[in-house]
Amino acid sequence: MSRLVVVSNRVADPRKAAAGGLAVALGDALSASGGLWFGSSGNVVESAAGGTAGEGKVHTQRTGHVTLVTVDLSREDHDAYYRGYSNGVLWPVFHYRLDLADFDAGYIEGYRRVNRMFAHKLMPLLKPDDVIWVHDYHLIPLAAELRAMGCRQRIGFYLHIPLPPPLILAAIPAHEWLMRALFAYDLVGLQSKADLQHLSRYLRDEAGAELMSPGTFGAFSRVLKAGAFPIGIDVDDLVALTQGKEAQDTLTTMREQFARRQLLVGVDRLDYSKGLPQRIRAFRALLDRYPENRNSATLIQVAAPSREEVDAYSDIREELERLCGAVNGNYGDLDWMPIRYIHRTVARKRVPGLFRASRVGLVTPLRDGMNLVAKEFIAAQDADDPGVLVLSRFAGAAEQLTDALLVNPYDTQATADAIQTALHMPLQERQLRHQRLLAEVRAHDVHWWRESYLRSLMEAHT
Ligand code: ADQ
Repeated sequence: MSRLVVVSNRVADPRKAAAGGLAVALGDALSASGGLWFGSSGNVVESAAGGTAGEGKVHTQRTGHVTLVTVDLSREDHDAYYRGYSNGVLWPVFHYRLDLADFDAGYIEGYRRVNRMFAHKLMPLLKPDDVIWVHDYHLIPLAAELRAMGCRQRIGFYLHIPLPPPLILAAIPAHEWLMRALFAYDLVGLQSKADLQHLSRYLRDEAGAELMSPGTFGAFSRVLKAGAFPIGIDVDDLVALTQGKEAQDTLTTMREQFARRQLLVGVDRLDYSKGLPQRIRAFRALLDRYPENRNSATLIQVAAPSREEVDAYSDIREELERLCGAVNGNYGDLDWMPIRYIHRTVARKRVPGLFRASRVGLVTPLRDGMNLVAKEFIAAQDADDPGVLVLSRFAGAAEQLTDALLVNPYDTQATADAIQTALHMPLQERQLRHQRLLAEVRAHDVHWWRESYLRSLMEAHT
């Protein structure tokens, strides 16, 4: 069995409870092969008087059968690679937000520099038959850097965020370089069929690639395979968490506090891609258009702080606070607040209790690679009396979760209508939809995702 080497921007200890689904899923595979997980440490080292002291320091830690190797970044590298190019250019563009991308700041040099530095640190740790799996937009050029140093092992890439249509990608000043770098991989995995179509069109129209067979492209004297591998959740783990003490306590508290209300829930990172202001406007439209919900429907919106050092994130926070305040001021009463807005991360063990207490789950991003909250909401429901998922058609998850109520989050009135339908959906229809959705979430869980991706990577090597 080949050793698995995972590379991602951040590394988590898979044995820690707070690590989350992806870390646990990758942890299983890493553990089984005595694997290595490589990434940045999260430590930012301030350089002394313009020097680069401390930059690139490597930390190695053993956890069970897995080795975690992390690298420190200098302040300059962190700002250019992480905050600048990854989250100030690639994240907005890949989420179709050209208006928010900062192309002129020259971050690209730092992005290249850190990818090259990672390749230098990783290369001596590799064994001849390792299988390397690189994750996400921070590390697109990593394989090209490794290949330039003579690396011949299988290398796969998985993009967790959407891949936009060719003309949007083409707005990135260095898009030819960035996309050409994908050809250093043996397999590129995407979240959805729509993303795969965008990649195919880009490669055909912009890179002049030859379509050798569906999902196989030839260009730059290399062959690249690409496929859609929608990521899933660990359903059994989520179900166990739902039955755990913390989730049950949360469920009981919610039921007591909101006994006469109908709960709606949103759980997101506070990110402009998640459509939070649009969601609040749709909820306001619901109260406006369907007054029977006043004094009853209550939205609990948890928005975890995220990337606060990037300007666009403080803007979205202010907008959201203003909107929630206005709705509560206009519609609230002495004994009823329409929106409970919480700017915090809720403990992972509590979240399923919140989902189960809610009649409606609102997952309405403007664009999202997949969106795991949608799948977690389904897995946390009581099959006898399940809540209803209102899901944006622009989340990758919408390709699979067709039994949710699919909405266009830009259409405030139509989203309000869908929320009204969800709140008043008869039990039998709720049960039927939930049954189908859960079957889909189970069939394509995180273990399926990992296994199908790694199987394709083993077959793809050319
Ligand atoms: P994210 O954009 O972070 O991930 P998502 O898929 O929704 O989005 O996953 C978030 C995870 O964090 C979920 O497990 C959720 O429960 C948890 N979470 C979010 N907000 C929270 C809060 N306030 N409190 C507690 N927990 C919270 C990126 C892509 C997605 C893709 C994933 C995985 O943007 O499209 O689905 O990677 O590939």
